[in-house]
Amino acid sequence: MMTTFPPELLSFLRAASRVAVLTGAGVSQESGLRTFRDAQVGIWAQYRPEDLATPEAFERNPRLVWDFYATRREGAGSAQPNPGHYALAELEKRFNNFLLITQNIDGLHQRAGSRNLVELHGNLRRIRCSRRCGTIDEWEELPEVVPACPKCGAPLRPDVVWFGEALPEDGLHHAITAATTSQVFFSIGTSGLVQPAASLALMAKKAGSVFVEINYDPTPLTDQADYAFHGKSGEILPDLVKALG
Ligand code: BV8
Ligand code: ZN
Repeated sequence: MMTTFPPELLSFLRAASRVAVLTGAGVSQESGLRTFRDAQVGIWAQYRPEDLATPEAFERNPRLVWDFYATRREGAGSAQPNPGHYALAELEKRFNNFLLITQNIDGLHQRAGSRNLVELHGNLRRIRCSRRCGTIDEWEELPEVVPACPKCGAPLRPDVVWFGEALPEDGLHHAITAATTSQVFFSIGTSGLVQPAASLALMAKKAGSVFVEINYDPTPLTDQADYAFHGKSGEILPDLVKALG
């Protein structure tokens, strides 16, 4: 059944030129990728993501953390973008000034055609030296052992932002500028729990944006939203593109 959108939201969007979108793991759920709050499966069931996605976990057991990311990278590699990803790539074409800010590391937005994109938490396909002396793109073969940096010999690690680590400076700055100058800010498929990404919606609202949340479940941001649509982003977003005409 088609999502119905309030006419005033549609006319505001049709007249808008500056739109910013934050996405989280929920946007990739219909591509078959687990979200952060879904219970992990198999051997990962005994771990919480927060206990694997940290520098301490990597220090303690680099092999385990590598295996965790290698499994997720394989999953992301075989996953396909879903209609929600494609709808976001379509929306990008409709607004003069559109930025897609994602917390996801699966690369599915790029594969669906999104161009104006900031990856706040890095990307599964890239690896870098744990002492930051270089970044190696597109790690092809899945390393049997934890690979060493060719320059300094330190262990290589996935180029993602772990809990307790700072987000990429330029990406975060770009995201904050886009959020606080937007006319409409969407928060899509995210539980709104992880900082500083979750604050972007409130920064946008404070700066005068219309804040729209699209998420399967209500979140701590829902009561701040001017419009909240609860359901699957892979259904609601294509409906929005259709409704905008
Ligand atoms: C920092 C990359 C400071 C790795 C990720 C208290 C104690 C300890 C720490 C903190 C604290 N308070 C704040 C912090 C800091 C911490 C934080 O926020 N912790 C949280 C857990 C409380 N933040 C940090 O550590 C950040 N760094 O603060 O640094 C600093 C500053 C300067 C110098 C040094 C340090 C770093 C955070 C980044 C961590 N890395 N990812 C990896 O992926 O392995 S975060 C990780 O969580 C993913 O990126 C994920 O995207 C993100 C958020 O999760 P969601 O995307 O929202 O996914 P989730 O499962 O939660 O929700 C999915 C939603 O989708 C659900 O609501 C569901 O209903 C919905 N959904 C499901 N299916 C669908 C759907 N919606 C629509 N359609 C569907 N089909
Ligand atoms: Zn190095």
